[in-house]
Amino acid sequence: MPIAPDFLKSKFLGALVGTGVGDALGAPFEGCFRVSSEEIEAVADRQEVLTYTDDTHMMIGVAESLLKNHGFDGEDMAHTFARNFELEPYRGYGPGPPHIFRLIRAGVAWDEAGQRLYRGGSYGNGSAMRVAPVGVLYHDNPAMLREVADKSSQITHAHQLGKEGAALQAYAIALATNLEPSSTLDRDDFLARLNNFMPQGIYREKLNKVQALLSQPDRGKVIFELGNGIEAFNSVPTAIYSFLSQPHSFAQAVLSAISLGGDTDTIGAMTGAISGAYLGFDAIPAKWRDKLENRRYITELAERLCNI
Ligand code: R7I
Ligand code: MG
Ligand code: MG
Repeated sequence: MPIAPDFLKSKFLGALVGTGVGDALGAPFEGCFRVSSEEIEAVADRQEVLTYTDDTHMMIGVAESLLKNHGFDGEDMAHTFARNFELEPYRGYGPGPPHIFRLIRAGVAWDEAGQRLYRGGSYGNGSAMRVAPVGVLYHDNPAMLREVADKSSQITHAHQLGKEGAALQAYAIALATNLEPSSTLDRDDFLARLNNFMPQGIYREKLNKVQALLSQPDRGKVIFELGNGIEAFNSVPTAIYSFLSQPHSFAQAVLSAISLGGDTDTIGAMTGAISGAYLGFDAIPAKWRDKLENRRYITELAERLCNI
């Protein structure tokens, strides 16, 4: 059964605002060795504004460029990233992207600059963390989703594993968007679809581990086997696991993702995007979404994406 139009809009909002909330909740703990859910909530309660980082800042750039061009335009998206970075360079960007933005500004082509980093491109999680607008916009078109996830990654994360990470995260968001959360989530089917979408390799291996870990939850094993790092293959499967372990609670999914430590803002952002796409905007606790920095602008972007 297709998702009702109003609820579909709520899912678009959930994915984008979910990215921002997960990012902002996780940001104070980036690099920590595990944290408790109570501590994450307490820190958020003390903040007047939930401030986001590069994850959400770049997600906004993806949405802005997709909206402006009614789809993907590599040159425009690259310059949108560069312009946003120049306006707010303090957002905690990874080491690679600022270097690429300088190349772009110096006239290097959008699909060329990213290859000059780390010999053949980065496999950091920077292109997966920002991909929510691609996941919702192409939720009913997996071929376009893969193409746009791939090309949007190419700008800064040209390594095959960087691109696959972005495509996997986008497809998880798309699947979540297409599902009605009132019925029980078939986790095996969700994982099987993700598996079929991916080529042989590390992502498939990790998705198989997700399945085993869901039947016997163990935090230490999740960190050891899936990872909680800055590389796309050490964080996208972890976000998918975190969503699937608590599919009916945005708060529990995101808190448990951040509590794993490591790249907390990014794993929080990616878990929040999938959970928000599944459950919709209203499932994000009001005390968090109301305090999210720039929430009005982010919801406006989501609404406009839904209207394309
Ligand atoms: O991926 P990226 O934008 O960083 C995103 C992270 C998130 O946690 C954000 O919240 C922010 O804090 O930064 O930045 P990149 O520089 O592209 O990649 C991140 C890291 O991945 C690099 O600093 C490297 O440590 C690692 N990395 C690689 N290492 C070796 N060989 C990425 N690609 C390679 C590689 O090919
Ligand atoms: Mg960040
Ligand atoms: Mg991070």
